[in-house]
Amino acid sequence: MHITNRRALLKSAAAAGLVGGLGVSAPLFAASPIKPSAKSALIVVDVQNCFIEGGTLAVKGGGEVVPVINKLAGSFENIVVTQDWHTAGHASFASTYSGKKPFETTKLTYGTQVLWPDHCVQGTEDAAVAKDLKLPTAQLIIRKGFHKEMDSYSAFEEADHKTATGLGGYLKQRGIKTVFVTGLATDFCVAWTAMDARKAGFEVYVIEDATRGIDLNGSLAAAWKQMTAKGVKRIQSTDIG
Ligand code: VGL
Ligand code: ZN
Repeated sequence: MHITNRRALLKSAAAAGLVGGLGVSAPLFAASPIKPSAKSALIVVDVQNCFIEGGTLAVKGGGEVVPVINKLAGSFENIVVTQDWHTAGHASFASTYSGKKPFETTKLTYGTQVLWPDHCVQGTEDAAVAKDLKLPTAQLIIRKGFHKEMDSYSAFEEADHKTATGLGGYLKQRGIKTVFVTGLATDFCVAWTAMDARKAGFEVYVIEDATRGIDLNGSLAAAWKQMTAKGVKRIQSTDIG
């Protein structure tokens, strides 16, 4: 059995008699809801037409994160939205190379690059934020992947692990200590953003049901393993109160 909901986990542990024993009827402890504070930010990664049904790199169930994120937004004073924002002929597009097909890889100066279908090209409708995403209180939209020769899954730093997007500085200058990461895709831009947020010193939660993965050759399970190893906390939207 694999339970990722903290409260469900505690409930089932209680039912199994693992907690709340000693003849005390009420559990000795219960997971309290996680309360975002003024020092928390919700990061909404790449919820764009390209990654939802009908888009150029649609993630299965991608559109399902929209109502979950709209609801979560009410619990946050600080919200940041990201957009994958590629040039035409971008280095991450298979079409840029002769003899390469989408989902193959190539070696670039900064390492192995997965090659994608052309997606999220600057200024196109495909690259627009999903229209049903309602985040009127969002404070910053940060665009990434706009250097033609370099990809950027992470909202903090580009694929060379050197070039900063500025998001880390923005959040720090605003006194943010904790980030809650949501959006698309779990195993690429969400995971890299969450891990780089840890690297930058933030407390990091990924809200699993507010994400969907691409799952290329087991990449989803691998991403969760790497995120967990780096101290990213995996929660569900129902854990937030
Ligand atoms: C993404 C693949 C290529 C993402 C962006 O947003 O997860 N994935 N570009
Ligand atoms: Zn991209």
